[in-house]
Amino acid sequence: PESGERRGKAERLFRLMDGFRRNDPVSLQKDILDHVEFTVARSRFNFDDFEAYQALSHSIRDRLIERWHDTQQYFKRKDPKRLYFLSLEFLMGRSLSNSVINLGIRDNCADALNQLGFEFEVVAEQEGDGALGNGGLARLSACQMDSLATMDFPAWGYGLRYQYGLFRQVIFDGFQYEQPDYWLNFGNPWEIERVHVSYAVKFYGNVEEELLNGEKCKVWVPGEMVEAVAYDNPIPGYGTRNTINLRLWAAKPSDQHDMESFNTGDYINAVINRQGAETISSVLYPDDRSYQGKELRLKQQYFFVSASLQDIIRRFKDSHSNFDEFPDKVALQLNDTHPSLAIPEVMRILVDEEHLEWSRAWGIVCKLFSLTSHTVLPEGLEKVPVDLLGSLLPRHLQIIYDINFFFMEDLKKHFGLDYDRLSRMSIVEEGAVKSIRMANLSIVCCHTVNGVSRVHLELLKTRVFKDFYELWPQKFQFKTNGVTQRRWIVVSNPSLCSLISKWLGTEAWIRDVDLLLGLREHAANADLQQEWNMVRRVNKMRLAEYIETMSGIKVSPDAMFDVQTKRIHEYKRQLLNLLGIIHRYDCIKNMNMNERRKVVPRVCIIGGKAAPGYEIAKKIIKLCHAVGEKINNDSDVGDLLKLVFIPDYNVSVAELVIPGSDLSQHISTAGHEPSGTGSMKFLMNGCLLLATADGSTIEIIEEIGEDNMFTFGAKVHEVPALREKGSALTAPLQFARVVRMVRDGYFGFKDYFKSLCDALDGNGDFYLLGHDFGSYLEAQAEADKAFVDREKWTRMSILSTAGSGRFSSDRTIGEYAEKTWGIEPCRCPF
Ligand code: T68
Repeated sequence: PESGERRGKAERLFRLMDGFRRNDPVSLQKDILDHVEFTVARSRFNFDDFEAYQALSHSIRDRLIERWHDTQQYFKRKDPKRLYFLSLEFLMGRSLSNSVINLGIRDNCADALNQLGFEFEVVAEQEGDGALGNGGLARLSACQMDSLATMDFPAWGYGLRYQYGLFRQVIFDGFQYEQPDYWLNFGNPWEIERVHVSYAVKFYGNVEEELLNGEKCKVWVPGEMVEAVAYDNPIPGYGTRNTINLRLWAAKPSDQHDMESFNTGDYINAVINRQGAETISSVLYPDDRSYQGKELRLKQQYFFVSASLQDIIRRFKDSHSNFDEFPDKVALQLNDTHPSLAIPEVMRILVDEEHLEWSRAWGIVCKLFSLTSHTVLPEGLEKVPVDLLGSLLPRHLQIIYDINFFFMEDLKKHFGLDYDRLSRMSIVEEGAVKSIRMANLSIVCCHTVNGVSRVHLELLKTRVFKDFYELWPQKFQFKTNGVTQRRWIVVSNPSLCSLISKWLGTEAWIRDVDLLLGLREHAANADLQQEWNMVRRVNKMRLAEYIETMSGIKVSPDAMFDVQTKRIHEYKRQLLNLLGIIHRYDCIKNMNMNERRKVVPRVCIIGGKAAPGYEIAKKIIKLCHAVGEKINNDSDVGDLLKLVFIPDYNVSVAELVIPGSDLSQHISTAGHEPSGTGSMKFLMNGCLLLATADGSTIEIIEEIGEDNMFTFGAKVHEVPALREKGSALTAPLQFARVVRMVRDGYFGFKDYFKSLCDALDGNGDFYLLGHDFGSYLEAQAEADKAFVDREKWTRMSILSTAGSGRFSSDRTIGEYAEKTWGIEPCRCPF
């Protein structure tokens, strides 16, 4: 029988048997026990928590696969314009809780496990984090995938399946050490290996010319081929059957180009050399700030771009034959410039393989791509040395030169022979190391360049991409970042979730987040306030317990939990926080008993990873431990002040820390944080913010009002002039005093901390810690004052959650869909 006929038969039979997976507790139980016996290969009468996790996950995976198939078939039939989200990083965290909640079967799963003698929370804790990314950019991708699925958009994500995710941070003697995160060791039930979905990716070699129908065309003869194999990760939407795909590529040796090495007779070495291919997807680069022009990094970028585009174009060609329709069916989103080789790659395919004329191909390419920038610093912009690019991807270098040639010609027409401008805007940077500027390449080709907050766009327009803005003002837009309330309230704070639903009288806010505004009218209600505080107290106790197990430090849940968790960076100013803590300690030490009675007890919590090569960031971690050592062991201070460093901060640790925080700090030097998404997660959980007016905080202030948070510090527009002043800037006396304490070795390690202190002296204080110190202390004092007024604090807390809806990734994705991608929902019937 032909395949259509076969499919019809199978479907009729299956419907007759009613074989779809059922979600009642008994059916779930049966599936779990089957998976224990047949997938995990343990006895169904004898298995532990981890095996229960594996079996439950496989049962959920089965359900995800059913929905995935239905969704993909539906998309295929409807053939809507699709979005492909290209990102080198996705920080997914754990999948079990998120999946069962989005499928709407969490309680049934908990019941099923319960009757088998297991507890859902304990089982869910068995899962390791999927940490295929560094920080904000990568977690944003994960939040956006959740929104794309929930809002029924026909979208797929593409990325790399690193064997080693972000390193594990281990603290020994107060110093950070990095350990490999071999996350696939215990298997990964959330991915589906597609051995038949694989593509050859070419590298190196040279470009030859051939005659085709009397026309000259270029042919790239590669020197190396590597196979890209697809691993699909289903992403279920909440309250919908739609389940979209995150397709990650793994590198495997290719069979296509191996004949020669095997024919030389050195069989053993030929086999061993094949393994080299796998290094391409072996490890995530742990640096989230600078680009080092490393060959492996460039290989990773091209590998994932090439495989993704082959896949996308194959799918397009399945039902279309004319490439002029390509931009009507496909939108390609570049998550920062990391995937920007996609631009010359599409040109190469259209011109060299599909034999379109250059100008027609260029017209198509210019309608396909949009870029989101996640940086403000010029040194954050990717530059690839021409020698490196030319050796790895010789044809792409030619294409980039051609794109640049036409661009320069256009510029000359537009601006005349303004050579300074031409050299600033050129895709090719001349200099000691001739390089390709990936941002310039992207802006030239993308129809839209997005910033991640309003002020970030302003900085892109006036500083980073000023010349381009003058040329193409219409290309520049912003979409303020957002985070998903499914992960950051429903999954991580179930009791707050129920409380919100109770007071709003509906769970609809989980899909329609603007409804959270409805909490505003109850913010002063004494009953809500009491319940709110109870929920928050239990979360604090859970966090206190975690802190004690991790560090042995006992903290009181009566104290204010004051938290700063994020990647360690000079611009994020964890050092400012530490100097503030030293000041607080110093003050307490100098108080008499009477004064001490008025002190608001604090537990200061800091967490985050430093890039392995970032010396200053590592010193900040050590300083945190040195100060903590002193304070925590000072019985004279006792519970009035504690300082805790939470090691190995990642998504699942965040899920525990954020709901248990009272105050959270987002204190970057103004103009340095493009957006900042951590603050949004704390806000959703009713934690008050202590923040500078930077990135999206500016918009948070507008939304919840300055009265409901604690703000301080120089403003974005003031920073350049303050820096000009240099050593003429005055810092308060307290600042000099606390810096001196560190310098003089009050916390030990005098020599080691010297460079940290030197960097704070007048002229060198680039991040303006001294300038902002006074207003920082005032904001902290305000927070203390508010904390003792329980009614006021709780009201502010409720208003924070109420105003957090605007910072949902649902809003962000809705804006992208309408204004940038031109896609519409495509909802698969249940
Ligand atoms: C972050 N960027 C921004 N970069 O710093 C943050 N970079 O303000 C913003 O909220 C977030 O993006 C989302 O827009 C990053 O996280 C990286 O991680 C990174 C990784 C590799 C290379 C460069």
